[in-house]
Amino acid sequence: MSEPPQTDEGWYVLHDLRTVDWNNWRAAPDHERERAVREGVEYLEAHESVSDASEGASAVFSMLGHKADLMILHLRPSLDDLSRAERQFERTALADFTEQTTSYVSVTEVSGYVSTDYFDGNKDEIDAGLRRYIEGKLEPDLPEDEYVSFYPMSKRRGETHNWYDLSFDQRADLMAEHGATGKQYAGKIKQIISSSVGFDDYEWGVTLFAANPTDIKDIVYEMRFDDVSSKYGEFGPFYIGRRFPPHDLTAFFAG
Ligand code: 76R
Repeated sequence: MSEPPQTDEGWYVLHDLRTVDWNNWRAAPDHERERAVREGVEYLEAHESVSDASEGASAVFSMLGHKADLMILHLRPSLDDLSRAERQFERTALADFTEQTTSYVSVTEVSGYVSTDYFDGNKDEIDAGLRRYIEGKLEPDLPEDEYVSFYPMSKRRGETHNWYDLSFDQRADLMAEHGATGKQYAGKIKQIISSSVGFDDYEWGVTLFAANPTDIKDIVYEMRFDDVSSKYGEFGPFYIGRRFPPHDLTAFFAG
């Protein structure tokens, strides 16, 4: 058996993806639609300011294509906080006009590939820059007014290419190449990598943020040529959208 990397976990993550029943919406009387938007805005504002837990972050996105119209993203310190955030939405009048077509549950993660010092040494003595970097991965800020791409992925366990048969050093070398490609996108891409092993159908959720959507296409495309993705990456469905402030829910439903 080759050695698994050490990991540390931070906030739990829910990607809550919903379609809007536009026929129902159009058929509903004005006062019901107004109430739905009002309760939706209240819910989103309260959750973005994390009034339901000691810490965390939430955001809402307008999504493109048939797979989802809205994505509500929650990060919370515990799975129970996350569950509460999900259920509270169901109590709003807005929920009646939506259907949760899919969702994804994961937890933010840093692993031994990021830094062996962090895991091997005394965590209180690590470099302040590295500590901030790791804390930013475990408890990330969500960028405002940016495009988002979300997709789940796994590492392959094929007959020829099996990630889980590689030694730690082989995997660390491949991850270093991956990290070097990623660093070229500093300032353009912000990513949240969250583990869904034991929680959901793939092994990680990948959430990318960018001011320019072609930077998302470019990083995903370029990474496909790194061995870690070309030989060992397996991908689920992709979702693309843009964050908006809760009060713009009115505009979202108006047109
Ligand atoms: O911080 C570091 O330098 C650590 C290097 C690093 C790790 C360990 C890193 C860097 N990532 C790591 C882990 Mn990543 N990442 C992805 C995707 O579409 C694809 O092909 C892959 C999707 C993107 C776009 C991306 C971006 N990364 C991981 C893991 C866990 C693997 C495991 O544990 O086996 C996955 C699944 C994954 C996937 N990665 C970076 C980036 C970027 C932009 C960086 C640069 C580092 C930074 O600036 O934060």
